[in-house]
Amino acid sequence: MKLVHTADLHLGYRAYHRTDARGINIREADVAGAFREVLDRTLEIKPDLLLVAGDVFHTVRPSNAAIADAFRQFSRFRQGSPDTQVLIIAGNHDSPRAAETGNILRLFSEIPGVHVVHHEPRRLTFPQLGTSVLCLPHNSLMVETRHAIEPDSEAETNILMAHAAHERLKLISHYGAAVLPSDEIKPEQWDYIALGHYHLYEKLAPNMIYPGAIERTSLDIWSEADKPKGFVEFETKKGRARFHELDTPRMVIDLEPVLGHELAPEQLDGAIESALDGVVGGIDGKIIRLRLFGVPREVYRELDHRKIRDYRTAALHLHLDVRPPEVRRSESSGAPGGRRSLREELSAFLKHHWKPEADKLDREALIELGLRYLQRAEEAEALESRD
Ligand SMILES: [Mn+2]
Repeated sequence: MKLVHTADLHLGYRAYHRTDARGINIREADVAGAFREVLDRTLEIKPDLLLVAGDVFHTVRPSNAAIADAFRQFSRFRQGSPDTQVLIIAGNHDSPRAAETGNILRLFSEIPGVHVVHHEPRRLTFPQLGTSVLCLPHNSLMVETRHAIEPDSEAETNILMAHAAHERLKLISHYGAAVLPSDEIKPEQWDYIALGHYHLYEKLAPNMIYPGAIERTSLDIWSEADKPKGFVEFETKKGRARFHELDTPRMVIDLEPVLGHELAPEQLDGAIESALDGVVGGIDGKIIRLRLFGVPREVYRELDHRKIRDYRTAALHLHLDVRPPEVRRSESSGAPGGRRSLREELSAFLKHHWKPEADKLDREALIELGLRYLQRAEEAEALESRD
């Protein structure tokens, strides 16, 4: 039995307010293109099963265009490969909190050969393949008392598909995902375990895999910058997995930070220029971050902003992450001579005052994450005021 496993499609994801000639957000078009590539390549493989392990859509209420496109793609796939059964579960991004809201994924079960499990745990059996697939969508794992995660003794081949964060992943935050404790899932009991949620390719065991997202759609895309995007092909008889890397994902480049301490504006201009001009193949159409550390506001103001604007126009997105020099002062001093910045306020709150509900928490990592969000909000604000 041969299967293809993909996850975290995040169809309908949008970013950066740039549109293509048809008026579609460029990143949304990128994600749709990556999905087409997954299906085109799966059509060549002609597996018995295509497993989609959650987060088909980026949001609970995707746009009509995103829904229509996904419907067309799944229909096209089924017509091209009528012997492949398609199994879809819901993830945290496409599961409404209230069951009565209804899940848009149900629509896809209108397509013959497409099976959707969006709320309760469900075991799907395919007698002609001798295969049972236990499907655990996000909502089924967010309950107090969980359904036992056990294989079907009647089936020749047992597959488990779940959208959750496996305990062994070292994540800063699970962003509201269910967490699967290691002892609940025993890879030796299953022929294959198809996981979704984590956006990087990760082989937790030879038969327990996160294929990763098909495009860079995480909150922190920089952590995905140099990691491949793709899907997994698995043969249950041989127990062999193969990662297929996609060609389409857009280039995301996180450049080495520039240390701006003690640099005059012209020197900093030079450093920015050599960093951006040094990008192999140029920056056109790419998503780029350049961090500038230790740059006071007055120096930043003096930079060649016309030149920076030209770089911004060439790239799909240029994130100049400018950080002022760190000010060292005691936390309790009440900061005489000036109010604390928002960054300092946030760090101090997370460090000293916030009481987390989870006992296992990496506070430094949380502060780093908080500051990153703040930076992103500031960046978004700067972009808004620019246009
Ligand atoms: Mn996801």
